Amino acid sequence: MAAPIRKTFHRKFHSLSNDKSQIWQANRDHFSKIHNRSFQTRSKFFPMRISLKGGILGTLTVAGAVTLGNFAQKSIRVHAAVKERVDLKPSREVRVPEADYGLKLTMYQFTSCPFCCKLRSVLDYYGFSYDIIEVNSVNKKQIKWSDYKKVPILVCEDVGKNGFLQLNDSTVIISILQSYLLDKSQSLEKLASYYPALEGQDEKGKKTIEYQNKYFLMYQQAELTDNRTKEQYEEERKWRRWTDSDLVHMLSPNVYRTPSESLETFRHFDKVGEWEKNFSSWERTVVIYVGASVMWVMGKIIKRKYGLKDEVRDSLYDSCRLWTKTVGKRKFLGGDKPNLADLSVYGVLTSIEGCQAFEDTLNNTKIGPWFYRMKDACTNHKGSSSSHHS
Ligand SMILES: N[C@@H](CCC(=O)N[C@@H](CS)C(=O)NCC(=O)O)C(=O)O
Repeated sequence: MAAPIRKTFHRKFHSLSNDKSQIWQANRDHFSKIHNRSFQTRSKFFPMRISLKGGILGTLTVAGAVTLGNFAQKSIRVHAAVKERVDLKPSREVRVPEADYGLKLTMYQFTSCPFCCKLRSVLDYYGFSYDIIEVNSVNKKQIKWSDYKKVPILVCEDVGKNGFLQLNDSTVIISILQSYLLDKSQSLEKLASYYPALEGQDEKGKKTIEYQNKYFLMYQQAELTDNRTKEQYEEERKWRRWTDSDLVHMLSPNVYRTPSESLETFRHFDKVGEWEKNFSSWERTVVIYVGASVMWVMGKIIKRKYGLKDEVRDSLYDSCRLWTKTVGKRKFLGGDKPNLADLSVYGVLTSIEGCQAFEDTLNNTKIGPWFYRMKDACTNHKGSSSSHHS
């Protein structure tokens, strides 16, 4: 029988959220499984010493061969995966020549996934250049090389031992990029190690992955390069969290509200995701019709799970009104410049831009002016290094 054991790793890092001198101990919970098999050292036929020596030698030889075999197999798999990955042709190349961060980034996405939209709003605001690979949401063949099967995935080419660094989870990726921008002396690889993945199970026994510290920004030795207060960082974290735990759940029940609204939404995604260009015509048809039916059902499940009002539009309006009220008289939640909470809320909402639900939201709430200020900031890369100095 396999028995889980629990190891704890301690890692030191500084967090922007607290006193600068405070050192945090990040406990990295790592679960691994060991086989609870006992080895026999005493033999019936040989004296114990010989048996033990032979046993050890034999075990070492077998273990060595197995390890070598596993290593060879793994490296063949890694190389095949790398080749498969680099052979994919980008669906779109975003280039911002005036802001060169010296990073070669590839984003794997579904165009209209709210988490992908959230990450794109950060990439665009800061003016990162990146390639986009559109993933087929039904067969996900473009991320076959990855063990992590959700999008977005951001790959930094030419970094790390496999020749690329894979970053998972929109919130983690955003925290890593922001921490990097605050102090570029920190490598992305090092920063990624501050957000360990914790595997667990939900109430139905389904495997879940959570990332420790995901709303926290990290720096090592450098002083902060911006002068925000502790309260401002806290506010930013609170609303980033709210985006993931509340706002995002308003979307599916609204855009997939009825079978016809669901189909209309998928037809819209087909257009904005340029599926005609990226997928074969049968793949496209399957994604549209299967997707629209599945998501209509999912919308109902999400509505119940998160306790949305019977008229789901009202719940969406409530969230947008709450956000507008929180921003208040400020231009952005971050003040004169958007912070990560502004970028998260904006990004998530862009995923339904063009859908009837968004049109209705603009007509029934006062979120419009803030939303279009955000659009201007992101499409014009106002957070790029070139804009900072101008
Ligand atoms: N916490 C993740 C959530 C990502 C996520 O759930 N993405 C969805 C698309 S909207 C996905 O990839 N679903 C595919 C699946 O779960 O197999 C993040 O913020 O990136």
